[in-house]
Amino acid sequence: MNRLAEIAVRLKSSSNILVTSHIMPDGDSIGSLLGLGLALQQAGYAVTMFSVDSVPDRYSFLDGSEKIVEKLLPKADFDCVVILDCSDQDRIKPIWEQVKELLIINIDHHPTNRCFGNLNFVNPGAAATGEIICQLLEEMAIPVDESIATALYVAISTDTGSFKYENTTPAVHKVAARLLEAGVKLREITPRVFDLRSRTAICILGEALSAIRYSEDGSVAWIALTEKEMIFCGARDEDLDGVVNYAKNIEGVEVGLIFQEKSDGVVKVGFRAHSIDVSKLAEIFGGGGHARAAGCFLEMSMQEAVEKVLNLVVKEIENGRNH
Ligand SMILES: [Mn+2]
Repeated sequence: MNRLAEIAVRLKSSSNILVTSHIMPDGDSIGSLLGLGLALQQAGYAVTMFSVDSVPDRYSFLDGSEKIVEKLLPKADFDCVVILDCSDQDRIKPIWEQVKELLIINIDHHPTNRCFGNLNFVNPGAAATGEIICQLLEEMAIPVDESIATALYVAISTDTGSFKYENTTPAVHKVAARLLEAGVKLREITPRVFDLRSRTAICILGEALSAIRYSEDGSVAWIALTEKEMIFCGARDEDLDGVVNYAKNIEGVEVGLIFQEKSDGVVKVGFRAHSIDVSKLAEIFGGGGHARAAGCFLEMSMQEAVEKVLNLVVKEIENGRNH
């Protein structure tokens, strides 16, 4: 029996299931949580859907999102917990102590997953945890209705950057096709999930675009945002999501950087690269991440932070050229 079939069998014999996903939830975590949670509920299982942090506004149109319990985990006699899209326990840190004695079913697609569950299904070849949930529902012979399909489509389309990233396999497109057949309406998803911007996000984007500067050779573009600009726009950290890509995607630019001044004398740095490994660079400053997308925090002035990071990045790009 394969691992997913084992998980299906275990879920079928459960009477009270807790389903949860990571802190600061994204489209894949909310979509997978709803996709699995609603499907199990419709199949007659007692299920509690839980998220440590609130469901972001852009996903609150999804059917069932109002059923997701937030922040405080209810006391109940759960006999297992399904943890979605989490590479390690820290991703659900606020509730870990409360759930660690339960039977833990860990379903994920991050290659760095620590297999912290009693039952683990980790497939780094899956573009999204939502893709694995589709497989699991098939394994359990639970039908996928429009609400479930919409949640899972959001999971997959967000984690593939609207089917643009390299993780977009033929298999993902086949799964997406089945979800569309189940009734997904793109006119409901696209404007809310992909196109909608808050006024504060547009304001801070304007500030960010006019703050773009370039290294002498043009290989690095960076944006430095002060606290004053954030306050002026009334912007929150989430309003900066994706802003660094504007720097990265400029012609001739290899690395895009964003520096955000925090109130406590700390500068938050985001790195995005086309081909060099910026996680190594972020690590030098005590941060980390993926090869092409990484970050760190620096305890110094904005000017110092920009100088230090920029020097290092320019050198790394030069090294890359000389090899
Ligand atoms: Mn994911």
